[in-house]
Amino acid sequence: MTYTTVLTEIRGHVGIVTLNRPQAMNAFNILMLNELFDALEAFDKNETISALIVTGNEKAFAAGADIKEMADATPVQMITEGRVEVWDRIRQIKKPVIAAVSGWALGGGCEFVLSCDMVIASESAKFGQPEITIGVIPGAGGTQRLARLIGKNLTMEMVINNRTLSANEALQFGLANRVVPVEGYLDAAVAFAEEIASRAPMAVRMAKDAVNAAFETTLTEGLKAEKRNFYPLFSTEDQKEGMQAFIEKRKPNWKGK
Ligand code: DAK
Repeated sequence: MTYTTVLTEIRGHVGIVTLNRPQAMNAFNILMLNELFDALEAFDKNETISALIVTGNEKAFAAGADIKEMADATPVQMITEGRVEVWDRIRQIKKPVIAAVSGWALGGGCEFVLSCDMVIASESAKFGQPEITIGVIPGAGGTQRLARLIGKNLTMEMVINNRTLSANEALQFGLANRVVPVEGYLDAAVAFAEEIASRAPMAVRMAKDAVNAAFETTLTEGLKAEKRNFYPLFSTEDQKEGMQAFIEKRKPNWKGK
């Protein structure tokens, strides 16, 4: 598949999608959103790949939705031109998605990062929800996911007063998993992803699903969701292999089934 606004690459067991509209700070136009999700879905189906990375360039992960494209839109166009439901496609990806962020992650760019499962930030990464400065509010989950992740007051400051977070602040407040030097930040993300890719694939999938349930429901229902994902793993070859390998003091050889 050839794309015009994203680049794709496979390194080992990791599928990488690079946002590629540098002339617009990787702002998401409708085409790039669709190509991004098409590429992620293709990697999600590819059996040789176990973890996904989305990245941008050193200066910008993504500066949000394309303001020039949506400036004159009516509410009906916002709904009908495919700008809304496309964002939900990230929730259907089963494999872990890691955002490798350098430079700006603003507006929809920050919201996309919040939709990923883990975040590797370069020292230059900056996260923000500047929609207030152009007369709107976040529309792709920023108010909800940020509030759940970093708490209400800081979210208010970001959303209402355009406070940006540095990479180290993102780490401190739980938005980033690691901060790494700008040089080689993608390699660091690939190494991080490869470690995840070396785990038992079905267990990784079930674990991702169970953790996400924590953001959807009560503790009681969440604990039930966890059990629903725990027990079926005892029907996998990898559970037998993993436990036998522990007993035999050797490395497990995962089959993904
Ligand atoms: N859209 C379009 N073009 C953009 C852009 C954007 N978001 N961000 C940057 N660009 C373009 C600039 O216009 C400029 O283009 P030319 O003038 O050269 O043609 C080029 O990228 C370089 O940008 P700058 O010259 O501004 O570069 P600087 O280094 O000075 O500044 C910056 C970088 C990222 C700080 C700055 O460009 C900036 O503030 N950009 C806008 C950030 C922003 O306001 N983002 C929020 C956009 S609103 C929804 C889903 C999603 C959304 C809403 C609803 N639904 C599902 C309902 C999302 C909304 C948003 O993200």
